[in-house]
Amino acid sequence: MIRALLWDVDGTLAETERDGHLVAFNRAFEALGVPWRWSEQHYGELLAVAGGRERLLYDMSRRAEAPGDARQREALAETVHRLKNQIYEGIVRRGDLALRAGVAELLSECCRAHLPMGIVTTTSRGNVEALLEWHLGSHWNDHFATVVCANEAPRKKPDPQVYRLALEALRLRPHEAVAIEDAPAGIEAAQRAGVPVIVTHSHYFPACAAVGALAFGPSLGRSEGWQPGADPRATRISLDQIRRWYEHSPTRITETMPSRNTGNSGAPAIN
Ligand code: XBP
Repeated sequence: MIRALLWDVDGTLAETERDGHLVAFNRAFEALGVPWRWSEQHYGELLAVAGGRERLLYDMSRRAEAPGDARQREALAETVHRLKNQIYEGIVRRGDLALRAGVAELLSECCRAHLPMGIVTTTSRGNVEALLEWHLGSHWNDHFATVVCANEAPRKKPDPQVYRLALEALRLRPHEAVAIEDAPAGIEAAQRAGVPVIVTHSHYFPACAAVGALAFGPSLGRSEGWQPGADPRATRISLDQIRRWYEHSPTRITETMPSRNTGNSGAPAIN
């Protein structure tokens, strides 16, 4: 029986990477006089590195224009990342980042069904607060039994730390929760913690490998294109549908040891 639904944020609740973080990084570069900009495609490649600051450091390590000294790079990454997050929050608070189709409906349905929900993300807490406050109001926290962010889980996905902390907070065993994720790193994090996962493809991960997932498909806002198939009469993915996938999973969900490695590489599969 499903006893909690665990939500990833970036790419799952909203297309925050393309429409939020990327835009904010480029504005921060410009404001700070940093002499490079990231294209949509390059950012997609950089998503192999989890965490905005880590992503930036990785990119700088490969750029001739970046400071040669590691400490200078760290300091610049810190400054850019702080400003990026401020700009990102501004984008969110202007209402420029919509929830993805079907998300608001599924959130409401879980609330009505009194199914506990958790936020399980390795993005910074401020980003999550801004997004959820804008969409769900100042009491957004009341809708979630736990909110675990990078602040509590510094080991970013695909490390399972963030899922383990959420399960601990909810006092649940891994198979009692279901995660909703969009990216290979998130899928791997959930699976390494032993949490069954549903994959909703996003802009940067339109067909990412979903080996062992309960189901994968294009969007929670439609019933076509899912594997296994969803009820064709439905207009979106409902909680009942998720329960059916869970109950009929070919890999019977029983109390199993979390796997250490699922075979997902953590690299973005833009295929
Ligand atoms: C999403 C991320 C984050 C965001 C940026 O992680 O990788 O790095 O792109 O957030 P998750 P920060 O899949 O766990 O939601 O700049 O705050 O790191």
